[in-house]
Amino acid sequence: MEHIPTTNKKLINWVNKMAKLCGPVRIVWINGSDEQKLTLEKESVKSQELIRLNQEKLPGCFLHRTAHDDVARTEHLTFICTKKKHDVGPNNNWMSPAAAYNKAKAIFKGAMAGRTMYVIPFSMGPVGSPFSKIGVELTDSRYVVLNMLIMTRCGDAVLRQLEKDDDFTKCLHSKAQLDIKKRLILHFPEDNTIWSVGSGYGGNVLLGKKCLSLRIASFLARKEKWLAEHMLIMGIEEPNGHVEYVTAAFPSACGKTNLAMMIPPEGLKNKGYRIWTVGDDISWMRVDSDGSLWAVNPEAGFFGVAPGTNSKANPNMVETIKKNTIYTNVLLKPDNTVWWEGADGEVPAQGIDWKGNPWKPNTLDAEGKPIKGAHPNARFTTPIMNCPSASFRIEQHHGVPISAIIFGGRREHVAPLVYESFDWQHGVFVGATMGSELTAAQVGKLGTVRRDPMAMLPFCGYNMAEYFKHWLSMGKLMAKPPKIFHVNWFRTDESGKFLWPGFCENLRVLEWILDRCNNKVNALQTPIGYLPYPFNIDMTGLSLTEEALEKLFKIDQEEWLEELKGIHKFFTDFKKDLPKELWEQYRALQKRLKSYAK
Ligand code: GTP
Ligand code: SPV
Ligand code: MN
Repeated sequence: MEHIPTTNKKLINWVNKMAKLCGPVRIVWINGSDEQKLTLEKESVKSQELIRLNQEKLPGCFLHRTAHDDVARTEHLTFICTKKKHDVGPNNNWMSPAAAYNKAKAIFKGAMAGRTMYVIPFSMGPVGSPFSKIGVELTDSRYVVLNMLIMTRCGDAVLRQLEKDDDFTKCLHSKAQLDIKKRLILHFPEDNTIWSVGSGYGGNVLLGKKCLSLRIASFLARKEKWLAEHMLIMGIEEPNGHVEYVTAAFPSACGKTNLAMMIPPEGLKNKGYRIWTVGDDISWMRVDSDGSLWAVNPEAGFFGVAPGTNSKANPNMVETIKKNTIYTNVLLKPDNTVWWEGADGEVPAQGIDWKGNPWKPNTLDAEGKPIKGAHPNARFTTPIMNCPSASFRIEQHHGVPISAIIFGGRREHVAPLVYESFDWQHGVFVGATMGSELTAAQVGKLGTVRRDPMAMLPFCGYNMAEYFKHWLSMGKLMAKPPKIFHVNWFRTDESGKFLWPGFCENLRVLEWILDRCNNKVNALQTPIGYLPYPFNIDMTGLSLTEEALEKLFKIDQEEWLEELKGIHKFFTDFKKDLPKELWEQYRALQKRLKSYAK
């Protein structure tokens, strides 16, 4: 019998009950020590869950390959389970708690036979901060344990915290047979419980991330009057040394990680800007006694997209992932290092692809398409503290004050490079009507536009109409609400080429955003919001043509009226629940657009 390192009855009883259901041969409590981590790494290498990479070039790094049909979150197998169907709204899959527990129990039953069940006590947010929430994940996957050690604060310190406050989110995970037909990601907000079975992919199984910190947390946040959002948090240190913080919500694989840790571009370098990374995916925000909004990042690591990561696009990330990193579904090179499409250096002459097959560049599949070395949604898990731009405020219990909230999507057309909402209510409308083209992070046809309000469509744990009401009401709680903006780095020309260079050059847009927050520049009033006068965005060192600039900022009346149709359809699905303020915003925008002579 393993030593039980807690006296928390509720926790002990639950662990025993779940162990009875899943039938593991033994139970191991994760304490957060280096020694235990090393043992787990050794065991994982032995069981072939992990491949130890070249320890000279990549110290502490490992490679993992998932099942071929387990490479991204599976939104169609993700459910919110509440007593009333109406409570999850039209944008979530619903199951009744009774049906969901029964269905999942049949799969969990005996699923851990012959395996170890690990008990991972973890804290989302600094241990002991009033912002933080505690979870305990039970899992039969060492890969999950090792990833949770990177992504969250876990171990004995959390158990000590649980002795004081016995409330925690009960998270149960089993790989079971990794069978997509027996895969379920279930959330029970009314029971503060998450059950995930049949998957080994990040967002489905690192239950502190999307499941707890967004789906369950958004439900709690509404009750407790705060915000749990799919947002990066970054500090922009201005030339005078003052740091201003912003958050930004872009859908999955639309640029949060890249923006959160950019290095100022050559052209702006002599101005002396510096970027501080607080978080790249999730932001928990509360109104503080000063009447403004403060944000913490509940995570302790990055689960970033590998393809496209290189020293030009994201030098800080290239530095971050050189040690203590777990790579998933990338290409293995003959020297036991890794590669992916868009990595630094030469394309390797050979390697082992993400499926474990021998690979050579330009080999074609049955359909004549080149076989990729890394899966397009290949990722790495890496500690934030490895990042050269990591903010010293990450551990601060109150987080950072937020000056601006930025929404954005991946749009070839319609949305200009940047615009500012007229006020909080209009800003909520801008967020609520966000659209974006699908990426490899979602299962679905790449490139199709879908509405993805606040980048939360797959992550809001309750009826989105209520979520919009919550956002509207949060604006009223603040004496100094952040200003709300919308950006689009992805607008293209006729030949499909990006009009805007993006990546570090996005600082030019952030500079304008901060100038607006500090009332330093005027802006052009248009039907959709305030647009920059082009001379107010510093273009030093860029050589954009007049034509490209014009296209970047163009508001096409016809395209926008077409966009309104999509918004109308989206809003209509919420029936009477949609707050009237959003319909008012819709009608006002329609009116402004119709009388827009251009
Ligand atoms: P999740 O981790 O899925 O939530 O994604 P994310 O929002 O953090 O996206 P990430 O920063 O990893 O970027 C995803 C993809 O967008 C990568 O392929 C990047 O190369 C690309 N990307 C990021 N920023 C820009 C940009 O400014 N311009 C262009 N054109 N592409 C970008
Ligand atoms: C996303 O898809 O938004 C991610 C990756 O950040 S996952 O953790 O799988 O959700
Ligand atoms: Mn994300």
